[in-house]
Amino acid sequence: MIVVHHLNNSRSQRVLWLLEELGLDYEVKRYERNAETMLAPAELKKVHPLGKSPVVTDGAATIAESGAIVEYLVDRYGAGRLAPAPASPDRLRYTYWLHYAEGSAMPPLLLKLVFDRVETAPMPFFVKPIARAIAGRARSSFIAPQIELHLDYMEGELGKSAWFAGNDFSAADVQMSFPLEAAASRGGLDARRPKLMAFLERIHARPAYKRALERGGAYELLR
Ligand SMILES: N[C@@H](CCC(=O)N[C@@H](CS)C(=O)NCC(=O)O)C(=O)O
Repeated sequence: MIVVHHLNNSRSQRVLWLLEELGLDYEVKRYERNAETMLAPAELKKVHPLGKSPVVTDGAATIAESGAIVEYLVDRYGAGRLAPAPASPDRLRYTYWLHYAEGSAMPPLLLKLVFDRVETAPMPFFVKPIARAIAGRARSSFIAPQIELHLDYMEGELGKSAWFAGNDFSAADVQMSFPLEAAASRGGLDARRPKLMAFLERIHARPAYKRALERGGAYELLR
C-alpha cells in the first residue's frame, strides 16, 4: 500500500493530487505543523531522517523529495501516463521542469518566507531596526528580482505550449504547481502574468485536484 506522510499546508498536497490523477489507492498519514515554528512534528523523523514532507512509503521503499516521489510514482504505476514518451523531445522538458520546481523556483520563494519572518520575529527592540534593514536589503537586492526573473521566465515558457512539458498535461505540471501556488500566495504572482494565472485556474478545476484537496484537508500556503 502506498502511504503518503502528509503535512498540513505543504508540498505533499501535490503528491495526493498526482495519486488522484493516476487513480491509485493510497493511505494518508497526517502530521500537523507546529503552530509557532511551522516545523513538522518530530515523529516524521521516524519515517525519514530529515523529518520533512512529503515522504511516501510503498512496501519496503521509503521515498523522500517530491521530485523523486513524482518520478517513482509515474515510472512504477503510470503505465505510460502523465509523462512524455522516453525518447521524445518533450521528455527532456519534462525532466527539466521536474527538477526546476524545487531546484530553482522554490529557493527565492523560501528566502522570501524566511526574511519576511525575520521582520516579525520577537526580538529586543534595539535589534529590530537592524534586523529590518538587513531583511529589507536582502529582499530588494536579491530576493524580489530573483522571483521576478523566474516568474517572467515561466510566463514565457507557458506561452510556447499549453502545459510545461508540451501540449499534454503531465506530472511536471503537478510538480510545478507548488512554486506557482507559493508565488501566488507570497511572491507577487497576479494578473500581470496571465498565462501563469490561467495555469493555476486550469489545474484547480481538475477533478483529481479537487479530490486531493478533500483527502488532504486544509491547504493554505504559508505567507
Ligand atoms: N525539496 C523538498 C522540500 C521538503 C520540505 O521542505 N517540506 C516542507 C513542507 S512544504 C516541510 O516538511 N517543512 C517542515 C519542516 O521543515 O519541519 C521536497 O520537495 O520534498
